[in-house]
Amino acid sequence: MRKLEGRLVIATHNAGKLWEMRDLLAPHGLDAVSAGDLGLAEPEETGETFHANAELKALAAAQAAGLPALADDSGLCVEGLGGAPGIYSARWAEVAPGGPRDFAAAMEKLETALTEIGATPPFAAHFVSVMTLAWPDGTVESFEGKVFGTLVFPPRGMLGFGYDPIFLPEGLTRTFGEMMAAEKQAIPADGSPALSHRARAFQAFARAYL
Ligand code: ITT
Repeated sequence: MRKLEGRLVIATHNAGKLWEMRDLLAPHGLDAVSAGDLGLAEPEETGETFHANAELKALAAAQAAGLPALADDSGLCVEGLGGAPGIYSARWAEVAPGGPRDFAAAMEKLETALTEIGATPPFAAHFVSVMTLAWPDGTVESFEGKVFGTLVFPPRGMLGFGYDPIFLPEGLTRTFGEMMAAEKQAIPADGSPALSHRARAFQAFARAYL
């Protein structure tokens, strides 16, 4: 397998993800440049799975930039809601289709949806991240990470992004919104699994390419 060296595009337009992916890549000495810095267009997410959307975003960036590109497609899956919002996690937060996102409203909407079906705590949920590395020649490879936990209402903590304030990882007492990035994202030196879905996907990617 080709090892990754030199320039790499971080194929996301999400500031929270970009921050986390930069942090994860930082120790590896790559020249990471974001899709936004390169002025790359945001492709439409027409896939029906995390894998399909991660691949289309990575491929679009790799081909437009002529560089290897790493994309992430991720979301929050609530077991009591049949896995929703899942691949629609970002779209759930849109104030109008394609418009700005309001995650406080999206988290309230989740609470309402759970109340409407008569669900009672604990509300089981998991985060998924699929990271895809694409090369300009069209080769792609994907890596998946998940973290299981429960949802808490009202949201707790101002750290992180997106749905972090309602997600309580299994066995812990603080939500992702109450954790410093260094804790959510940490890559254990002994090779044991990281905490977050994105860090777990990254561990698999790093084992293959870094
Ligand atoms: P790109 O496609 O440009 O990467 P996006 O925000 O559109 O950005 P997704 O389609 O993958 O990305 O949407 C995933 C949504 O799931 C994202 O907007 C977050 O709200 C949420 N999400 C994913 N990972 C998360 C995390 O670690 N913490 C909180 N929310 C997360």
